[in-house]
Amino acid sequence: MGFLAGKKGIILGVANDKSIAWGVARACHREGAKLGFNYLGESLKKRVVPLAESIGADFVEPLDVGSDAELDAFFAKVEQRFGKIDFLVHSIAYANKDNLKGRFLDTTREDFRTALEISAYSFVACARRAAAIMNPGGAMLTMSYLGAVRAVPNYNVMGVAKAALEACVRYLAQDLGPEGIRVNAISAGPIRTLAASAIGDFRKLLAKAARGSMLKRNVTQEEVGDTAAFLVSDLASGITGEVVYVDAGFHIGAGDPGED
Ligand code: NAD
Ligand code: 0WE
Repeated sequence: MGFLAGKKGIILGVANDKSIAWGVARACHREGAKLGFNYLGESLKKRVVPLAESIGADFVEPLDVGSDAELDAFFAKVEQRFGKIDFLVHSIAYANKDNLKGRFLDTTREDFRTALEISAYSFVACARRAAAIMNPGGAMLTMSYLGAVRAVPNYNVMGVAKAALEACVRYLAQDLGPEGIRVNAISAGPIRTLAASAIGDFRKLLAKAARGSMLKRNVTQEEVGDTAAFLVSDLASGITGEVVYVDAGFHIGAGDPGED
């Protein structure tokens, strides 16, 4: 019996088989959880439905987290299908593509709003609706990146959004702790995904991350997935409000001193 046997969870943010959310889904499925998914837009539906089917999941519903109406409709369907749930995984981020290069200084009001709304506020919006149908002992999890706490070249407004997201984790943990619900984040090292492939010179960034890490390599979707499955399980019952680094030890280092 897996350590998530009998648990029901919703995983938001699968785009394709390279998504971190899909690594999380495979690990949670392996440990015995029953899962439901969202997709963003009809073009991703045809990617997500077969993936879900491959692990015996038939709850796949549309959700753009930028819309309160879609959030209400999605979580109403979750309750209809699952009744109470045990965990929520949020693996969603978005900023205007042009914000991930050039100067942070040039970020417009509109671009700042978009990045923080989709990448940080959306976790709060999902958490409130999920908490209303969550069993005591439940857990929520989101995905962050080192750019939340360090100035990473080109990460720019996404770093500000991740800083806000990590603060959201702490305040949600405070609010939901009395209900027995835990809230955590994973800060993952760079992984080649759809979101990452849109970024110029991601190969160089991956190589740099490997060189500066303690394990001298990059991390995988599988490794993030395994840590995620642990954090949403009862094995992590004493952990809340935390940011767990799954980065092969990169963040404790000083980088490669000979670099650049
Ligand atoms: P991905 O492209 O596979 O996933 C991003 C997801 O966000 C997609 O499924 C996309 O549909 C969804 N999304 C964007 N806007 C949305 C909206 N308005 N409504 C609903 N869904 C929306 O890429 P990924 O790398 O797996 O990203 C998942 C998470 O992991 C993100 O929060 C990202 O910041 C974080 N992360 C990624 C890396 C990396 O290097 N890939 C490292 C650390 C953290
Ligand atoms: O969080 C991210 C990337 C999130 C992301 C990616 C895109 C590309 C497509 C958000 N919005 C968009 N918008 C798009 O139009 N990561 C942690 C991966 C990442 O992105 C970087 C990184 C790393 C790591 C950008 C610059 C520097 C490092």
